[in-house]
Amino acid sequence: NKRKTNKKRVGIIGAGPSGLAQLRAFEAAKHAGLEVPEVVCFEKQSNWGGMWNYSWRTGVGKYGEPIHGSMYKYLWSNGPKECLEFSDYSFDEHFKKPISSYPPRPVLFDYIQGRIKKNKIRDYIRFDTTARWVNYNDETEKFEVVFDDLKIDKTYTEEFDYLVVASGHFSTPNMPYFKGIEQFPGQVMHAHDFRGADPYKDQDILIIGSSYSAEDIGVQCHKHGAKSVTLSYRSSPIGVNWPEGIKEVPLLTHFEDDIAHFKDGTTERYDAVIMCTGYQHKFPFLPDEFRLKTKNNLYPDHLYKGVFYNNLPKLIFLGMQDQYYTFNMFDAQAWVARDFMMDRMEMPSKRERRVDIDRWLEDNDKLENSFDHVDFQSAYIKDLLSLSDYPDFNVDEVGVMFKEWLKDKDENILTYRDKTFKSVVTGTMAETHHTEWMDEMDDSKERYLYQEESEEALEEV
Ligand code: FAD
Ligand code: NA7
Repeated sequence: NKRKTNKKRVGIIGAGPSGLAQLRAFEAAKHAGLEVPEVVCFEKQSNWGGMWNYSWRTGVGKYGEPIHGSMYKYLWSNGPKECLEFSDYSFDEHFKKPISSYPPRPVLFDYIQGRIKKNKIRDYIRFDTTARWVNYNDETEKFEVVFDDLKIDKTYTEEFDYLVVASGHFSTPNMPYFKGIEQFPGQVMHAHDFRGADPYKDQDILIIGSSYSAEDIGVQCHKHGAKSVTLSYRSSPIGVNWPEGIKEVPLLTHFEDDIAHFKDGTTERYDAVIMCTGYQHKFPFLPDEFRLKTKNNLYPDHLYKGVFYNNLPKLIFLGMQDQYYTFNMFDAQAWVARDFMMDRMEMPSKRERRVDIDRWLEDNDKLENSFDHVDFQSAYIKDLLSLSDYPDFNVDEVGVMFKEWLKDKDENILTYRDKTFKSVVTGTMAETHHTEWMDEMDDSKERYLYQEESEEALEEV
């Protein structure tokens, strides 16, 4: 079949926000009347949305695959939604009315789905399909990818000219060892397996780590009735104004039964330990020479423009950075990647790419605080936007919002989600949610949209 072999093929691994951004980018080109390659996306879960597709399961799924999800009940956006808004699909377009700045997970999941449902993007995705292994054939210059169709337990291989890895990097736990932990009588788990704060009611909880997961799981446990929450940091404390019931201490050194010993010589008894110690970039389907080997940081090495694998730019990674920007960054990346795959972008030489990467790495090394991090990622987003026709948005303004958000959290970690921001896409000011976050125990979409709908109904009467 000559026609078929002439058309380039793109394989996408993962249908989370990054993989879906790639599908949407091709769809936008198709709408503009351009001829697009044949695109197939492979997703090991039964539905799209990646992390936002909540699973009650932990460990392995019904087909024995490691569970991808790390999200939990009562998870509310940890940053203002105005900082992640798709610039080609606004919150107004989706919800038809202003909503608050910090929606719960099901509401953001609904928003992610909204833009792709419109375009029948589901047809491009093979669900319940795991990418098992990738081989790059130097002669044919194609990727040969082995998949498992989990539903019918069948293995098969397909070839692609380009491979987009959008498999996420907040799924495989980084689990440190502490002396004596094997004798700890209570529960010891990683944040990846945390599914909600309810089991920790009236308990004394020890959390290891000082980043997003430690902060949010700590606050959730406090909100849902833990007796006390202790956060133990390695490098530096989160350092916000903690309410009574939450405190930060230096790193745990070891356990003696249920007693934890800390670096400053203090000791305390705990009922449970939650390791909020981050995740590994893990690509079990990639051979050694193609695996992205990096810590969680704002500019992983070896990726030109943060996406193209420098040794083989036809291998593309989306969303591998540590993230201030999320959905809009994945979009900006996916649009650039699409243009390269459609021969609409000139790829500089390997040496020139290396120089560009090094420049970013040097800048990254100079960053000192969270505000610098925001500025750095904003500069990266601007660079991406200059390379494609993804609808421009006011990145500087989003940077200002991120800094406001950081200040809000410093001031009061329990109330920052009650604040509101203005959209840079539509100019709409967010609504104040009908219930203060600390009093809102229900994270369902129905409850979230309830009052606004009933008010509207009353107005109509
Ligand atoms: P993912 O969402 O992780 O999706 C990757 C997809 O690839 C998954 O569907 C997975 O099943 C699939 N996959 C993996 N391996 C394979 C394989 N071998 N074969 C086939 N499919 C595969 N971001 C925010 O903006 N706001 C928040 O409030 C927020 N909270 C978060 C809370 C937690 C607990 C975590 C872990 C992350 C949070 N994030 C948040 C960041 C979140 O990771 C991003 O918003 C987003 O989900 C990243 O999208 P992604 O597509 O790159 O990766
Ligand atoms: P992060 O942001 O990668 O943070 C990992 C944290 O774990 C960080 O504070 C680390 O401390 C700490 N860590 C790592 N290893 C250890 C050991 N061995 N001992 C003690 N502490 C350790 O991961 P998160 O899960 O918080 O966030 C990931 C995403 O989930 C994020 O995008 C959110 O939106 C939700 P360090 O500062 O390196 O000393």
